[in-house]
Order: sequence, then structure tokens, then C-alpha cells
Amino acid sequence: MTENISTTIKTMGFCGPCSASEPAEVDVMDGRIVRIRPFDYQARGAEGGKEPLVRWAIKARGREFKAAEKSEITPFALATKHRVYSPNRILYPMRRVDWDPNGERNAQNRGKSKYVRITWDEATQLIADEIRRVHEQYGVNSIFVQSDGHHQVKTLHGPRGCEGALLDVLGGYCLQARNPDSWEGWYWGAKHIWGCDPVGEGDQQNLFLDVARHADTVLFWGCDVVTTPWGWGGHFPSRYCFFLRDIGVRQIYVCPDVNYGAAVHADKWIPVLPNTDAALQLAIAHTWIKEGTYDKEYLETHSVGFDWFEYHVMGGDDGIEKTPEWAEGICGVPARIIKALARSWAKQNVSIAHSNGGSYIRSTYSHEPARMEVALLGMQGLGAPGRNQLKMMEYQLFSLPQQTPIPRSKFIPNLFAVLLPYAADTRDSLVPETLVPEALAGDYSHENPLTWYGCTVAGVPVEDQFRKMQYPAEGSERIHMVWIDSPKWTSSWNGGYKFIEALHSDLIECVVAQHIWMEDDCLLADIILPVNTKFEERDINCDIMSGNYNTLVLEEQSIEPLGESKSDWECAVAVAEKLGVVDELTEGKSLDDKMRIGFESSGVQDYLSFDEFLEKKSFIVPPAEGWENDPAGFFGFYTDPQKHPLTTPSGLIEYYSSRLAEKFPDDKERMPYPRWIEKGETHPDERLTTPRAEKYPFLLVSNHPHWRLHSQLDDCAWFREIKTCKVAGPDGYAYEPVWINPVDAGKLGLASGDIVRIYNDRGWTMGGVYVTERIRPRTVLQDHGARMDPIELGVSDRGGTNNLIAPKAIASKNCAGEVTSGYLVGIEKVDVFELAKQYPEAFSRPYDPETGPLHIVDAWLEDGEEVR
Ligand SMILES: Nc1nc2c(c(=O)[nH]1)N[C@H]1C(S)=C(S)[C@@H](COP(=O)(O)OP(=O)(O)OC[C@H]3O[C@@H](n4cnc5c(=O)[nH]c(N)nc54)[C@H](O)[C@@H]3O)O[C@H]1N2
Ligand SMILES: Nc1nc2c(c(=O)[nH]1)N[C@H]1C(S)=C(S)[C@@H](COP(=O)(O)OP(=O)(O)OC[C@H]3O[C@@H](n4cnc5c(=O)[nH]c(N)nc54)[C@H](O)[C@@H]3O)O[C@H]1N2
Ligand SMILES: [Mo]
Repeated sequence: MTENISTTIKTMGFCGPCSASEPAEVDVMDGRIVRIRPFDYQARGAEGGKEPLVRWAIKARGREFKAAEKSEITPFALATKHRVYSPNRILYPMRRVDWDPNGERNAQNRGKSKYVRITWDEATQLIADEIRRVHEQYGVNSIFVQSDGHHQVKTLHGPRGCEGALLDVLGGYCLQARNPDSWEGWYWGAKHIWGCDPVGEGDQQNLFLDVARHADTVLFWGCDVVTTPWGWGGHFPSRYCFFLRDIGVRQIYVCPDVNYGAAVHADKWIPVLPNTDAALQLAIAHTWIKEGTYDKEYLETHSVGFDWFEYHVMGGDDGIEKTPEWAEGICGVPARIIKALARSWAKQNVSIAHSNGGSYIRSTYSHEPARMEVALLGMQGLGAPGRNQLKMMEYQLFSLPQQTPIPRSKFIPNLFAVLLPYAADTRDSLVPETLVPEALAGDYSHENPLTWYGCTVAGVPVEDQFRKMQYPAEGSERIHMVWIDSPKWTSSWNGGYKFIEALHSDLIECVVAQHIWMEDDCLLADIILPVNTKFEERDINCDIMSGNYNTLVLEEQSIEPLGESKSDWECAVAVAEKLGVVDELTEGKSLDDKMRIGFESSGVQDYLSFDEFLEKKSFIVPPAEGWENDPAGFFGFYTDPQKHPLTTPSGLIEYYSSRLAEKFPDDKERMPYPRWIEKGETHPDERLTTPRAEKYPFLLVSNHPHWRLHSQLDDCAWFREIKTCKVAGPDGYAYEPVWINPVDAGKLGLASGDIVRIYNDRGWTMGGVYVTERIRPRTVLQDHGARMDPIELGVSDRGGTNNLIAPKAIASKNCAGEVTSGYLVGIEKVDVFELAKQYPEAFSRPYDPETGPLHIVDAWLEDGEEVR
């Protein structure tokens, strides 16, 4: 290293508070980040460097899979240095030109009018005055806090509740409850058949070893082991799948597309139509029942209510026998393939792998396929060696040992509960994320409330789903002010155009956003505060999701804050100053005090003093001794269900949930046993079988983006030049790709490189065509999260932000889950030059081919001086 280079360690990953992945080393020269590179586990050693680090290994079938020597950081981690210096960085506080707290507020102009630069003093005074005014006029619950987005992993400084903590000092607020969006189907469905709080996915302990030793086949069902581990982890899961290939474990991919994992690892691809998995699953069950190839004895001792499921499979309740031929007409998988899959499954040890599951657990009636998967696993003896549900990322998210398919560590460092108690909030005054547009714009009062079930917060026990909730909370007024950090309603949530409509309502008098980049919902705010990246902050974080090791890291500040940016926490403190409540907010603790408190509860304190940790800057936690002997997955339940019961009321697999029957006797959309739901009151027409499909003949698959983390990283030049990341339009604009099968492309006269409109009755967005066999017919694929670039705000968009046209409705009647994929759209070719004539303003906005739309340059000072 040359002398003028300084190196700091930063955990990577974008999940959010505390739960980081793979650490990286960040080299800074002359105050600028020049390089991000892997962290060297081997060189750092165990016990804070006191001992050499022994790499753990899975030994199976004569081979070894070892923990990495260096962290396996992702392209996201490498490229994030570009984002620090993005031309879209917000560097100063800003106010919307025509938002005047003492005069006209012009809500209808949110997203249209420009900004003026203001000082921190002005900005914090404006916010403090608005808080006081709203409190006096309406009460504390009329301020709404959105603070739940994913973000750069930060603990002391991050978003996740800073402004909420401040408002709590002043008496409370209304919370946007973070939906279990990652797990909707598991949460609303699977929990009722096998328990498995907190999110409804199966027990994981030691499954990497179990699969390697015992599985013949792994079904990667709605799973991309290359793409999604990039968000939270690294390359570890994909490397493990290469190992599975080496030891002869067959890998079958069930998904509408040849995703990036399938392209590298699949022995076979079974292309299913989006969100029709329940039909495919029923036909597998049908084959087993017909041929008597399922484990009847196991079901007798390990389950209740199988008769009900069997009755449905055989058509007893609805007159339709769920034969492979029936399923073929719905899910598009040929009957012979369904039978072959069912027969080989019945003969082998089969595990099912997910990251979280894809569209079918985030679409209409997502609870059905999720609990049906458990129904199938149960029929083949869930928990027997090689027969479990395996997670390919997100290890230990809730710091629970049962979420650890990798070798169990000595301990799981957890700063979360100690340092961010407010981040897992379930107060009564809340609105689930999926109902926010409704709540913001609707005519609701506590006498005439909006109602739903459950606080819907990810990670709460299943009983919560039976709690009736209302907005506004008892005795409260409706929402009149909104404060958002991690703002992405438009790009990552459902019914995006409805959000925009809601924020155009005069009822919403003030919108404050704090953000690093000028994008997403910032475009709709009245006051904007500039936030740092993690490289500009000093923090403590723990990697618990890489797969290799758990690591606690002291993250020294790498560079000075850019412009006048502050951390999310400092933003809250700055407003607290104006309100005279700093001591109440900080509880008299400095950030160093908090860091020490976090350290003292991390587990690491038993091996190292705080001062030693400050010196060593990292602590790698090796696996616990004897981890190889930990029982895998549901093995305990398999061997003795009485001694190791599930957390369902009966302790067994509940093919019939008496609890659902009792609590929701009239719910035809989520009945006590898993069923095929073609349509219902909540979603009468989102299937290819509905007449509406004549107008919108494709099911949209909207995966987690390969080249982004939701809405984040869309402006990285390194990615945008890659052909599968953006499609270059004839006008020089990089459009978000849309995959279409050659058969459909032929019918529509589309060729790769054409630019299209993607539409339905909720509005339209755009995309650049990629004609490929990698997507099955009658389906088009466009990842979610591309940054909104409005054409006519609230109606049309150039950015490829397809969530703007996702259904606003929830998963089903009593489940406030999101529906963001597997819904109907049409697509048609457009002439971009004609569109440019029609919408001259939108098509002539500042644009940088390397980074995309430049919203910040679009924001001017009143006197004409640019903000930057
Ligand atoms: N690169 C990257 N990584 C991420 C994220 C990101 O945005 N980008 N986000 C993170 C987050 S928050 C989460 S929750 C996880 C998400 O993890 P997942 O839920 O696993 O991710 P998805 O991309 O939604 O879906 C995975 C695969 O499911 C398949 N699929 C889509 N629809 C269907 C369907 O209807 N049926 C079947 N059988 N298969 C289908 C597709 O092949 C897709 O690639 O990823 C995390 N990691
Ligand atoms: N079509 C479709 N839609 C989906 C899904 C899908 O499969 N398909 N999946 C859903 C899932 S599982 C998820 S988790 C959600 C993701 O939704 P969100 O978790 O809400 O994720 P992001 O889009 O990453 O939004 C985070 C925002 O926070 C900002 N941010 C990053 N770091 C910081 C910081 O330090 N401070 C502040 N103040 N802001 C920061 C980012 O730039 C971004 O604007 O999307 C859901 N939407
Ligand atoms: Mo997620």
C-alpha cells in the first residue's frame, strides 16, 4: 500500500439495520474512494487475530466444500463506490418552490414543480414548525412515518426509525408497518400449515450439510441462486451449487424464466406460467394419490386434516379432479412432465430451495402455493434426511439459530434489539404498507375507519393475523403530514400511480423526505434533507448473512460527508434541537456510548475487550464445535413429532387449519385447507383465463433485479453498459429490458432493441425488448425497481418502473399482502421519436447516458442557479 492510501472496513449488503453481509476493505486516496476489495478472513485470524482461523468444511460424498479465504463480495459492493459520487447525490436541504407553509401548499404540484436550496437552519425550523402545528391542530397520530425500506447497512446512523424515535419523544405518530413483503405467501399461508414463525419459512439448521449428504435432487422453485444472494450475501450460495453439481446432486429449476442461477446451474428447467404453481402442485399431489406413492404412515403420525386436501385434489369440493391434464391448461407445464416430476420425486430424497420464492409468493392469493408446498413436503416425509426446505440467502436475519443452514456459529452477534428497539415496532397507530395510498387519500376517520387484520409487520407471531386493526386508530385523526426516509413507494410497492394520486391530495399538507439520492419518492416531497452514504459515517455492524462467517466490524469513517449531508440519525437530532428535545432523544448517550453498549451485548465481549476491538476493528466468529452433529431442518419433528412439535395448535402439519376455520369462517379466498383459487372478490380478473386477458394478454414477471437492489444502484455506469441491464434505444436513452419469447415477439412484430409500452388499465411504463427463449410464452419479464422517469405524472413513465401499474389490491380478503408480480399487462411497439414530439418536456429532461435521468440537475434555485 502506498502511504497516502487509508483503508477502512465496511460491511456490505443492503438489507438494512445491523444485518450486513460480507465485509469489504475500502481504500481511500486523497479523500476519495478508489477501490473496494474483499476482506481477508484468513489474514485477520480468529478471536480478533489471537488464533489462526480454521476454515470450516462440509464433507460429503468424498469431497469438501470450504468457507472462503476472503469475503465473496458482489458486483453491488464493488460498484457502490460510484454511487457515492453520483450526479444524483442530494448535497443540500431543499424546499419545493411552490410549497408555502404560510400560504399555498400546491399539493397537486408534487412531482412537477422544482426546488430551491435552503439552509439546514431553515429546513429544520420548517419541519419543527410543521410538527408543532400538526400536533396542535390534529394530534400526534396525524404524522405518518415511512421508515422501513432496505438501505445501506447502518446501525447507529441508519434510517429505520430515527424520525419515529424523535416523534415518540413528542408523544407518538402513525407508523407505516413494514409488510412481510419478502415472504407474503409463507407468512399468510404456510404459517397456518406448519407454524414456523417468524416468517413462515421452514427450519434451516444445518441444511447445507444435510442436502450435500442426503439429497438426490433439489428443486429450485422460484429461486435464483446467482441474483438474489447478491443483495444480502455474496457468491457463497452459487459456489455451494457448483459443489452440489460436483457431488452429483441434481438441480431442477421451476420458474417462468431461465434466471441467472438456472443459466449456470440447472440440469433441467420446468417453465411454469407465473403464479400458477398451485395448479402444478395439485397435479403432483394427484399423481401421488392416484399411484399411492406418498408416505401415508408419516401423515398419520405427523399431520391432521389430510382428508380435506385429498378431497380437494380429487375434486370432491369443486367437481374438478386436479389431474396433470387439468393443470397443464393452467400452468402451461405439459402433463407428461408433471407426471415425470411427481414420479421421480416420490422415489428420491428431494429438498426444495428458495431465496424467498419469487412471484408466486408475492402475487394474488400467494398463501395457496406457499402452504401447498408444505402439503407436498409433508406427503413425502418432511424432515427425513434430504427432505426439507432450504434457504439460499438471508441466513440468521432474525438472529435465530433455526435460520442457519450454514454451520452454527459460536454465537450470532445481534446489535439490533439493543440499539434499534424501535425498528421492530408494532404500535396500534399504523397502516400496512399495501394500504397506504388508500389511507392517505381516503375519507377515513376513527368513526369511519379503514380496517384489516394484523399489524402485518414481518417477524411477529401468527396470532397477530387474527387481530382486527383500524386506521385512524381509536381516538385519532387522519394523517396530514408524512415524513419518509428510504423512500420508494413508487418503485418498489404496489399500485404506484395510486401513491402519487394520494400525495396530490390537499389532505396531505407536508411531505418531508430524507435521502441520499434525488430519486423515487423524493421527487414528490416538499422538504428534502441530504443524507450520507455509509462511507461517510463511523458505525458498528455485524455480518450475519454472508454464509462464510459471522463478523463484527468497527466501521471507521472512510471519507468526509459530501456537501452538507448528514446521517439519518443526525437529521433527527437536528430537528430535535429546534424542538428542544435533544437530550430526550439521545437519552444522554453519545454515539460512542451506544457503540460500546452494542458491543457489550454482541457476544464478542466474552473474547475481546471493547478497547481491543477498537484496535483490531473486526472479530470473526468461527462455527461452534460439533456443529456437524446438529440435527438438520425438521429432523427432530420427523423422528418424534410429540417431542419436537411444530408451532401449530396441534403441533402437527395442519392440512386443515381449524384456527382459520374458526377465525375466518366466511373467507372463500383463504379457506382452512390449501386450494386452487382461480379468481375471487379481491382479484376477479388477473389470470390468463379471464376475458380481460384479451386486452392484456401477458402475465408480467417482475423479479428482484439482477443489476440492482430494488430501486438502488440503477444509476451505476458499470452496470448500465451491460446488455442485460439496459437496452439502448434509438434516442440514446437506456430503457429497462423486457424479455419476450420469440413466439410472442413474432406475433407482435417485435425484435430485440425495439422500444415498447407496457400497459394495463392502471397506466403504462416502457421497456426495451430482448427476444429470448429464456422466457416462456404468454409471459413477459421486467425486473422491478427501475427509477421512475415520469412522462405524464401518475399515468405514464419512461423509466420502466412497472410497479406503477401493479394492482393496488391486497393478496386476498383478510391478508394485506402485496401483489407486485404475476398480473396482466399488454405490450406494444412505440416510436420514441413520435413520443418525444407528443411529450416534449418529459423527453428532453437532463439525461446522462452513463447514469440515467438526472433529477438533481432538474431542480433549480429560484434565481436560476443550479443546486449543485
Ligand atoms: N440482486 C438482488 N438481490 C436481492 C434483491 C434485489 O432486489 N436484487 N432483493 C432482496 C430481497 S428484499 C428479497 S425478498 C430477495 C427475494 O428473493 P426471491 O423472492 O427468491 O426473488 P425473486 O427475484 O422475486 O424470485 C426468484 C425467482 O423466482 C422465479 N419466479 C418468478 N415468478 C415465479 C412464479 O410465479 N413461479 C415460480 N415457480 N417461479 C417464479 C424467477 O425465476 C425468479 O428469478 O432477494 C434479495 N436479494
Ligand atoms: N415488482 C416487484 N415489486 C416488489 C417485489 C417483487 O418481487 N416484485 N419485492 C418486494 C420486496 S421483497 C421488497 S423487500 C421491496 C423493497 O422495497 P424497499 O425495501 O422499500 O427497497 P428499496 O427500493 O431498496 O428502497 C430503499 C430506499 O432507501 C434508500 N436508501 C438507501 N440507503 C439509505 C440510507 O442510508 N438512508 C436513507 N434515508 N435512505 C436510504 C434507497 O436509495 C431507496 O430509495 O420491494 C417489493 N416490491
Ligand atoms: Mo424483500
